[in-house]
This record gives sequence, structure tokens and C-alpha cells, in this order.
Amino acid sequence: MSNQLLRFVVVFLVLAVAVAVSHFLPGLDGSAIENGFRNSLHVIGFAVFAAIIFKATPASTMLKSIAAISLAGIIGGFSEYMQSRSGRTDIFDLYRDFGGAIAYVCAKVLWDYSATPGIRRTILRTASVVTGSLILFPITYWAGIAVYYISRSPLILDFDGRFDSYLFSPINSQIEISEIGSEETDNRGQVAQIHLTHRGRSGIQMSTVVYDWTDYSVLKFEARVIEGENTTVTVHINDYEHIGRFFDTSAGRIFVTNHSGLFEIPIDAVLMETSERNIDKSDIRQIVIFARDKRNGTRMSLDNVRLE
Ligand SMILES: [Ca+2]
Repeated sequence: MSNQLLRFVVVFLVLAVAVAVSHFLPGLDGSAIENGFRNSLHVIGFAVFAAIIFKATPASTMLKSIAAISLAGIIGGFSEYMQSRSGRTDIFDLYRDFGGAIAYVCAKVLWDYSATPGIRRTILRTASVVTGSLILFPITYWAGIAVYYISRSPLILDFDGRFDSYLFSPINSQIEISEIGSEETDNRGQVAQIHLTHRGRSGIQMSTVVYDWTDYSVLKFEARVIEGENTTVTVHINDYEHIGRFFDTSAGRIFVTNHSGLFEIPIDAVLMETSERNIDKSDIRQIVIFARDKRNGTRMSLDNVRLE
């Protein structure tokens, strides 16, 4: 085996192991924004993978390109196959892997062919930069959203933000974001209207962007029943480890009526009641508000969820 080929094989094996290991790192799946980051890392990771294979392949540009893209596809496909065995696969990851590799190869080839000065060079280099920047576009997008929500902290959600839909989802309910009725128009913007259903645990789940709550003692929000019967509601606070697992507390229980307004949930008291679960106050990822009573047709409004 020639030295060049040996180097290629070693580089390939190291990269294959790196890709496999990166799939077992702690998950970025707490919120839609985290998922966006994770997906963006696929694009970047496979662009880097393609770059290294491209450089290590001992042959023509054509062969380098084919090797970079096809090996990225093989490794990406294989890692998705391994994940599918544990039921966690996402076929779109394969597209992201291919996308990153193809964007890198296109940008590189366009740049390499732009040696001759003149208009041709300008066009090719512009195309190269545009193609290359596609690799960083997704992570820039998600980082921008994260920075936006960090800058609004300690406000968590007021349902007026542009990207709020990434941060909440219905659980056994329907959620509509709308202006509240005309009798309430004191310029409060939009609220979430949660249509509760007859199923148990009907409500809303919200994801946080700022995880460290150690400086805060109260979770505040405005809630009111705007149609149907008053209802008892429980508020759940979960860290990363407990996302999707719910434990009722008396400190997190409130009664929402058509006259209600501001609620204050004592964070430490809720966490104290769940002490055997050891919820980490510096890593809070999820807030869930459930109706305790099964209510069909009750609509509850929710707004200005924040910490204090
Ligand atoms: Ca609002």
C-alpha cells in the first residue's frame, strides 16, 4: 500500500470513529432550538468530514469530490442505521450530512477553478463563497434565535415573539395564538389560547432557552379562563433529565377562573416537593401547565411567562 493511500485509510478510519462517537454525546434534544443546533452540527460536521477526505484523497479533483461525497454518505447512512436500531433515527440527518459534504465540495471546486483573473473568477468565487456560507447558515440562524431569547430573559414567553412557536407545543390540547377579546384590549399583544380537552393532562409545554434558574425564586404568568368552566391547573418544572416526566406538587397547583390574573409559582417549593427526583435548578428545560380537571370546551389564556 502506498504511503498516500495508507494516509487516506487512516484519516478515513479516524473520521468514521469520530462520527460514531459524536452520535453518543449527550443529546441536544431538549427543545426545537436545541434540535436546530444539533441538525446544524450535522451539516458542519460532514462539511469538515468532506474537507478532510477531499484533502487526503490521492487523485484528481473528480475522484476527490466523489470520495468526499460518497464516503460522507456511507458514514452518515451507517450512523443513521446504527441509530435506527435504537429507534432514534432521523432520515433528514442523512440529507444534512450529504448537504454539508456537497456544499463543501462545490465551494472548494468552484474556488479551485477560479484561478484565471477576470469576470469568470469573480463569478466563480462569489458562487464559492455563497455555497460555502450555506454550511454555516443553519447554525447562524439557530444561534440568532437563542441570543434573541437570552436577551429577553427573564421573560420566557409572551407569545408576541417572532420565534415563539419553537418554544411551546400543545399536549392533548389545541393552542391558538391570538389577540384577546376587545374588552381586554389594554395593549397586551397576543396570548396563547389553550383549548383544553377531555383527556387527562391537557395543556401546554414550554421549553426554556436560559437554563440556569438559581437566581430566581418565582415563576410568574398570567392565566384566565376565557370560555367554559374554571379549572384546577398544575405547573411542572423539569430539568433535562426529567423532560416529559411529570410529578404533581401542591406548590405548583393553582385554580384558574375567568377573573384570574397573575399567578406566582414558588420555584423552590415545587422543587422541594420533587426532591427525591433531584431536579437541577441550574438546568431547567421544561415548564408544563396541565388542567387537572378534564374540561371539554374550556379555553384558558396564558401570557407573560417569566421569572423573578
Ligand atoms: Ca403577550
